[in-house]
Amino acid sequence: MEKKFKKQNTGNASVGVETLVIKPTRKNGDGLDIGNRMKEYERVSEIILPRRIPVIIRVDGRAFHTITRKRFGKNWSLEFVEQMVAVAKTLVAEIQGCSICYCQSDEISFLLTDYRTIHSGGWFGYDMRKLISISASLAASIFSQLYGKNVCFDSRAFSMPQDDVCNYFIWRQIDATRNAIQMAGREYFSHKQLFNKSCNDIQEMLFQEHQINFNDYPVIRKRGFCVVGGSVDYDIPIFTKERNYIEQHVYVRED
Ligand SMILES: Nc1nc2c(ncn2[C@@H]2O[C@H](COP(=O)(O)OP(=O)(O)O)[C@@H](O)[C@H]2O)c(=O)[nH]1
Ligand SMILES: [Mg+2]
Repeated sequence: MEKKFKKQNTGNASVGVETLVIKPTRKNGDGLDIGNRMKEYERVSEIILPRRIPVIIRVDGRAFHTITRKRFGKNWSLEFVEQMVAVAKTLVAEIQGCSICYCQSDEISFLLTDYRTIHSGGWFGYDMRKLISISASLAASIFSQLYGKNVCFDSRAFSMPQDDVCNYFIWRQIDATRNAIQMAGREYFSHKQLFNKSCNDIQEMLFQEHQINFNDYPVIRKRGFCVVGGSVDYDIPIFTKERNYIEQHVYVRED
């Protein structure tokens, strides 16, 4: 039996409780039934990235400073990197239009294109909410399984002109090298000794006091890695010197 609700006095807005609860399809003042009215609220917060322009998604581990220290210690860790490899490989396989990603430290940048042919489409129609929520949740789920505890990733997605895509990856690679030098420095020197020291200073200190030449470290430690066409590249170039390593994945028009 249908319940009967008394209309409530809502002042000027003559919306009765039964309009909201009992008969959801009945039209009210704005001419929309409840379903469409709710969808309208969702729609005003919707962001669709423009088509036929490269998209970057970057996921980044939340509070990984603490998380990595507990499990992997404070130094560079191959075990940690292997977990990031698993995350990167899974996401590249999942993300439509992604043929390269670059991972350094606890972050991974994915390049998406949707203009290989006139018929190509963007991942989830480039609906921003889907791009960021699915990439972050998938990354967190893979890492958490391997780690044995729940971790979070944040994610951002944005469009970028073709001409600047390589520069974006160069920017992240410069950050990688800076992170790697600082991490190497922290392995041998105290916080006090490293205070106000530039990356060049730290390299010099490592060499003078510990005979460590940062350049001799493996590439994966100095610069991170890429997943290209489904395979992991542990020996990536310096992007400023080999722009085509990135650009061959940007200028991909086939028609
Ligand atoms: N032990 C260890 N920690 C790492 C390694 N790579 C990245 N990290 C940690 O991940 C953090 C990433 O930095 P950031 O995203 O700015 O910090 P967050 O806000 O704590 O996630 C670094 O500060 C490191 O503590 C690694 O190879 N070994
Ligand atoms: Mg982080």
